[in-house]
Amino acid sequence: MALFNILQFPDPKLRTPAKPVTCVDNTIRQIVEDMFETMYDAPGIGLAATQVNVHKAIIVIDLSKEGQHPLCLINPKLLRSQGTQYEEEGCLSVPGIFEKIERAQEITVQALNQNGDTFTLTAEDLLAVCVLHEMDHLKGKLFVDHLSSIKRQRIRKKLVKARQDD
Ligand code: GNR
Ligand code: NI
Repeated sequence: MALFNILQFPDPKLRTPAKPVTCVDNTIRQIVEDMFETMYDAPGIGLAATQVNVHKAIIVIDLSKEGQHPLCLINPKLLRSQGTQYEEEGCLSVPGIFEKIERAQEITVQALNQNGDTFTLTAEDLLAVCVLHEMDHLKGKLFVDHLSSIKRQRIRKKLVKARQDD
């Protein structure tokens, strides 16, 4: 059991695109376990491997209050998306910042689970937001990239300053 350090915006390592996992072996399962631990500790409702400087296509999610619904997606692929929603998002890599972002309302993704089995997941509302937010991380994209460059600049300055002050 181990906690990962979470990279923070504007760390350029957050821009690294993830590589697909070629084999779901014990090394990958250990990364998944430590990602869950890091996400629950934070706490957050999702975590992408990119955020912990592991550039492999791995996502963990749990929207439940007490960590009863762990969901792991390896090599996620978007099969379908439908509708739009506009909800407030936050990110463990952009602490203390919350902004409304437009996302699909309902999505279907295909992925591998921790055993290496393929499954499909249809998600709506917050779960769809979370899966899309995490899939963006795997591409090196952050939720602040959906905002205007003026807003993103302001957020960057605020976070850099906050870190200098503590
Ligand atoms: O904990 C998180 N909460 C959240 C709220 C609204 C939309 C997306 C998220 S994901 C975030 C954790 C995180 O940064 N995952 O990458
Ligand atoms: Ni995030």
